[in-house]
Amino acid sequence: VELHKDLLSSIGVDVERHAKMMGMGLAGYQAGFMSQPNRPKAMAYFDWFMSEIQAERIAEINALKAQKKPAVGTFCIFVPEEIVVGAGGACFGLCGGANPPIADAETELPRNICPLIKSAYGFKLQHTCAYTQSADFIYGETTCEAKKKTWELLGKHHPVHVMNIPHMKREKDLKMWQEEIKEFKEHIEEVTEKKLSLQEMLNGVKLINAKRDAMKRLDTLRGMHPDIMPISGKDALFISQMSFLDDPKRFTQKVNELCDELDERIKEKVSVFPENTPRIMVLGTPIAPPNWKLHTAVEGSGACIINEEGCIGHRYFKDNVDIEGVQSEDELYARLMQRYSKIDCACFTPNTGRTDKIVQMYKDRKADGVIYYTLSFCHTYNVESHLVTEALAKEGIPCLVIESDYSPEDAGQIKTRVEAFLESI
Ligand code: BJ8
Repeated sequence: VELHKDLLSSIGVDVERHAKMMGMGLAGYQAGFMSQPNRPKAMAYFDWFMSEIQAERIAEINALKAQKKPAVGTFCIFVPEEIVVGAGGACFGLCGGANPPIADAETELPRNICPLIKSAYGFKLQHTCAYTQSADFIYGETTCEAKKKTWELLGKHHPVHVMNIPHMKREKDLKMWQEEIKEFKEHIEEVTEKKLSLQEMLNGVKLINAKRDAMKRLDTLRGMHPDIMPISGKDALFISQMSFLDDPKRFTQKVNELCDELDERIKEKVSVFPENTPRIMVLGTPIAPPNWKLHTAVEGSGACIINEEGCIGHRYFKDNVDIEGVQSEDELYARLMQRYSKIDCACFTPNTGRTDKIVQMYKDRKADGVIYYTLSFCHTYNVESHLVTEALAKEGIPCLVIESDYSPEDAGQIKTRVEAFLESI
C-alpha cells in the first residue's frame, strides 16, 4: 500500500483511513487464514494477492484505464463481465463485506436494510475502497428493493448505470433482458470510444468460461470426496471472494495450479481435517470479504464447509456461456441471456429450481448438514428459506438457519448454535 500511496490519493482514496482499514483486514487474514495448519502450498499466491488487494491490483486496473480500457464495479453476478473483459478492461466486485463503514452509511440510508448494501455505500462515502474509486462506473441492477433504490442515492456520489433484471423468467422478460445486455455493451463502448467486435466479446466469454471451469474444478476437489478435504472451507471461500477482484487469466491459472496440488493431496490422502469431520454446505446470501464470521465459527467448531451455494460461490460459476456456432452479435446476446437467466437468485418468483438444485447438491456431495445463511433484512432469501428448509426437512436433511449482519457481537452466539447443531447431526 505504501508504494501506491500517490496512485490511491490520485483516485480520491482517503489514504489514511484506507491504510487503517487495510491494516485491520490484513491482520484478520493473517490470524484467521495463515495460521491454519497444513495449507496447500499454492495458497501462497492467494496470500500474496491479499497483501496486494488494494495496492498492486489497483495499479493494474488503473494501468488498463490509462489505455482507455473500461473499469466496471459491480454488486451482483448478473453483470456480464465477459463483455468488459472482451474490451480488455476489468470488471470487479466492490467492497461491501466490512462492518466499519456501516455507521457512515447510516447517515444517508435506513438502518434496517441489508449490511452488504450499507457497507458498500459506506465505503463510497468514506472513500476507502480503491476498487470503487477506480470504477468508471458502478453497474447496479434491479434485484432487491434495497439495492434498486440505493442506486438513486449512490448516483450522487459516483457514476451509476442500472441494469433492469426482471423478477420473472417469462418469454417477454427474457426478451427485455437480452436488450439490457446489448445496452450494457453500448455503455462499455462509451468508455472505450470504440466499437467492440463480436470476436472481442467471444474472447471475453472464453476467458470467463475458463475461469468458471477452474472454479468448478476446485468445488469438486474440495467437496466431492467423502473422506478427504484437501483444503479448508475458509481458504476455498477466500478464493471465491478473490474471483471478483483478480485478473481473470492469472486467477484461472493459479486456481488450476492449486487444483493440481489438491489432486495430488487426494491421491496421497492428505486431508486438512481429521476423519469423520462433519461436512457442511452453506446456502444463502453472498459472503463478501472480509465477512469470514460463519466459516470461522463452523471450522472452529470441528466441522468443514465443503461448498457455498451462494453468489460468492457455486451460483457464480455453475453455468458457462455456450458460444458454439455463434455467428452474430444478437446470437451472442441471446446466449449470454440464456446463461445469465439460469442464475437462481431469490429475487425471482417462482424460484423452485434453486430448491431442487440444493437437494441434488447435498446428495452429490454426501454432505452431513446444511446451514442456511441470510444477511439481516434480506427479505428475498429470508422468505425463501422457509421453502428451502421445508424441502430439506422432507428429505431428512439437517439444517440450521442463521441470520446475521457484520457486527462482531453475535459471533459467540453463532458459534454456540453451530456447536449445538453439529452435536445433533
Ligand atoms: S444474484 S444474491 S449477487 S442480487 S443486496 S439480495 S443480500 S438484501 S446480493 Fe445478490 Fe445478485 Fe441475487 Fe446474487 Fe439480499 Fe442484500 Fe439485496 Fe443481496
